[in-house]
Amino acid sequence: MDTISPVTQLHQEASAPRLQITSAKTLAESSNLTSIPSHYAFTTPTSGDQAVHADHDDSIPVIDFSLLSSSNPDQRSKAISDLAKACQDWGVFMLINHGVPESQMKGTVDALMGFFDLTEEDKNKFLGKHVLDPIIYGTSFKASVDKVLLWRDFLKMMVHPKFHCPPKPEGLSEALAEYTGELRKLARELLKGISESLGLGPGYIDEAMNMDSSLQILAANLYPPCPQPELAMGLPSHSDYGLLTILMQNDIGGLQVNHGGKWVKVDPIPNAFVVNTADQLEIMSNGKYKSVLHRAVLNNKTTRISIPFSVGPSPNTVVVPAEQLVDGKHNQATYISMNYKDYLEFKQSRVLNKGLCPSQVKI
Ligand SMILES: O=C(O)CCC(=O)C(=O)O
Repeated sequence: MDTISPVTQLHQEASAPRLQITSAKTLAESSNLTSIPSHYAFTTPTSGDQAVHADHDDSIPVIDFSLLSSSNPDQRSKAISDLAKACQDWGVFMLINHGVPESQMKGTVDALMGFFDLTEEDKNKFLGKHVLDPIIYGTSFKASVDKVLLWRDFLKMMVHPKFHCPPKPEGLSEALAEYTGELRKLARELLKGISESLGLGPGYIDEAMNMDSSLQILAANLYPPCPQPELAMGLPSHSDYGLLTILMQNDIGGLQVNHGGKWVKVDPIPNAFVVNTADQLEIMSNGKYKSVLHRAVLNNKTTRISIPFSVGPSPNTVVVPAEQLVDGKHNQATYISMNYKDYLEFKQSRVLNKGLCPSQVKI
């Protein structure tokens, strides 16, 4: 059997024998693995079998970014109304013609794959403890306390207002600096469109959320092939903490979104991003745009990587429902205000699939 190097210790009684937790990648690569260790098995099937493909008449919206940034007012206003519908009805859309070069997207995927190929010793230098640590490597969600482990390794970096990145592998830092620079511009344009789609004027979100010092976190989730994907989980149902998440993935499906109470598979479109609305947008829109629940399921054949880029307000912004969306009668403010940094800490302190949702900060 392969030597398995420890990532961290599983939470357990002091008297119990110490059980080492390995990275999902190391575990998946260990020889003769035909079933998952019991601490990865959920008691009810996790698989996407209950999930459906979006049907033709009601499929995940596609937004053409080139129309959103068009100088033709008719095209732009159609794109804004499509955006409003996508955010309101689904909370998720595929973004095409976004202008981020394909070579840059591929370079980013390859560079992040390269990080997971480093030795455990190199990766373990970034074992993080706190949600606001600038670089965190880990497995599962919070492996030291998770009752059932997730079949997922991850790397998370704060990339704005200050850029952080592990020094290895060579080229990672340059690839991510370029890629996140592109996504920052894209996110700002998208937020202009979303702001307009809420009837707030293009600059409202940018100003109210202090986007010059927006907190932006780039993550990479690695889901190696799993011998029993129907019993284990990549990431259970959750919502994201920021305003928007822009996700890139290799061409292996696994992401599902909750739509009308059903799980819908998000089939990858080559070179498109998946964009989803997140908690702070739900709060500032006073619930008009809901933060969508989503999850990641596994397969037994191919490694999947997903690279979400979370765009939030600046850490000290107190997020409140926009005044224009609130009146004293029919549209009262339904969320309490909270500074974004406190929200992040509070959300992270909870179990992932029972994590804080904006509905829990409702008045
Ligand atoms: O892997 C995916 O597609 C989903 C990732 C995700 O939801 C997350 O990182 O919060």
